[in-house]
Amino acid sequence: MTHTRRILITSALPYINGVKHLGNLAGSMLPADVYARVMRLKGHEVTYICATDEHGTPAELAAQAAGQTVQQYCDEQYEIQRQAGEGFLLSYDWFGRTSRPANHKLTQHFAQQLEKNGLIESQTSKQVYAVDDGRFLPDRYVEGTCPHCGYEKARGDQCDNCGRLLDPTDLKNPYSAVTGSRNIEVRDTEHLYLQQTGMQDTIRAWVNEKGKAWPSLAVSIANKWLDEGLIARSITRDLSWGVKVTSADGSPRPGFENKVFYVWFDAPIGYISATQEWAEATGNDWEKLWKRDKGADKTEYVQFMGKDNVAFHTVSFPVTLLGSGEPWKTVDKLKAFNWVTWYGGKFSTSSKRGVFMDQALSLLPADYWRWYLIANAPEGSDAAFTWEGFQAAVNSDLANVLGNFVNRITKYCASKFDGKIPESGTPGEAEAWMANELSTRLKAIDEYYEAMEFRKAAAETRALWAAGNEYLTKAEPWVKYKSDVDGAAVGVRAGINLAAIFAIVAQPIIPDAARKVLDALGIPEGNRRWPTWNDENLMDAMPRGAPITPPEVLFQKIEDAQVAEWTERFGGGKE
Ligand code: B3M
Ligand code: ZN
Repeated sequence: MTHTRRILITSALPYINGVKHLGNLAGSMLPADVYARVMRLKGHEVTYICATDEHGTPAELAAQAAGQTVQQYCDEQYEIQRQAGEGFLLSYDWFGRTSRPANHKLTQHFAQQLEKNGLIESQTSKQVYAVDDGRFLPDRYVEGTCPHCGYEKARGDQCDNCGRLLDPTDLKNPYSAVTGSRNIEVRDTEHLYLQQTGMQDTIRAWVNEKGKAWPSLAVSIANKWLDEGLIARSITRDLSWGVKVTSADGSPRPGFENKVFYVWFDAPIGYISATQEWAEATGNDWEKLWKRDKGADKTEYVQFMGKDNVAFHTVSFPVTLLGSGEPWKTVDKLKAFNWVTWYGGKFSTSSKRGVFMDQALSLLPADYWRWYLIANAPEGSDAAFTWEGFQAAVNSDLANVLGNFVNRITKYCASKFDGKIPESGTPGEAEAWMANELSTRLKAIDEYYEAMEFRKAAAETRALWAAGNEYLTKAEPWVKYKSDVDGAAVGVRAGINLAAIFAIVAQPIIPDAARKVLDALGIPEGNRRWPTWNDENLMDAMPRGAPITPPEVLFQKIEDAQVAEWTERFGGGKE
């Protein structure tokens, strides 16, 4: 018996402002789901938590554009995102919201702790103020020219062209993103600053220790920030939507009545508060996942995110957790992704480039997308979505390699062996070859998943399915049948067992199709766990004589006409 690990998984919390596109899905939620599924199949205790990130200027601006109150907008968008996640078969144990009371309470708690430890100070600073709008313009509320690259539509918090993080007052020729007004002044306003400087050594030591288990991309991003030196960071904003700033007794903090915490301060705390929501709703214990003195020292915490989120998870959030002086759990393994691009460019709703989660599901079932996105996960570098690549992956990997194998062998078993797993015959050379393929490839698949190498895990899964087809070519049960029924029987028996194993290892990526195969083969739920590669009986794991039925067609091929139509509708190579 291998020991049961307790694993907490989080994927970066999607912003509430609109359904996410396939690139967002592929760079955090989907691989996190695949990993969660693998670990559950291996019998580990998995809790996969996600939530919508609902505060900050993007939510306010989007609500305004939609003519709704922020609350209405968030309620509606939360429901849409929840359903899109369900449609994509994302197996969250909980999908929470950062706007819920648990997150407000916990965010205020952290601020109190940090202040108690001398890490928060109130300072007056200059902020961009729109005279005609009658308000301060934090972050994305102001746009203008980037001081670094000259891009004219840089946002107050970041330049989309050169990627630099900005302060609204850095912008040249600023204007209000709300009204376009250029009647802008710089005025004094008071804010709370997190004194990250005081945490520099602590975070450096923590990265040195924990970073051993992170990919080099994450470590280098963290070190870059540390090398530049951590600076005091303002954690409040002049906004009304968000977590209110309170005094120690919980009452509104004088001078901060019209301010809230900065979204990046409360969002990661949402991982914890969403776990609390889950515990509350399901009668589970959240502390064993988050409090080191309550069992979390024995929890493995794995985070998934896009590369632009790494600094917040390796520096800022740890400052909050460690600076609190309380025994909070911090990340153990961190998996960061590059971008999925749309034919090498950006996904963009306004210029009709790219597919969003809800649209994707209206075209084809989740498994088709899941397979393509995992097989092309943006791990070593960015990965381009193309309709042609998608079509090839579905038609070749899913329809030809896997679908065809399952279809051929189950139909043959139904027609020649009465739909029962044949009992006679002795394994020979072809079976020995296949048994060897099986043990080597299953081991490799397992190792790739443990290492969170999703692209390689998918490639190896496909290679295993392909080996199955090669086995059938070697074993030739349909040829043997004419002269040697026992010989054919061995091939069919092995083939049915292979179909079962292929579906079992496919469950994390294509759960729906895998379930159809396993149901058709009559494999009980309890026998669908992750296979161990050193089991000699894999080729004879299902009871001989057991009845099976061929599943319905597993995958429909994508026609050229469909590719043409979708290219027209969602954009393609040519702009
Ligand atoms: N919502 C940013 C993003 O969607 C953000 C992640 C928060 S994780 C705590 O890229
Ligand atoms: Zn720039």
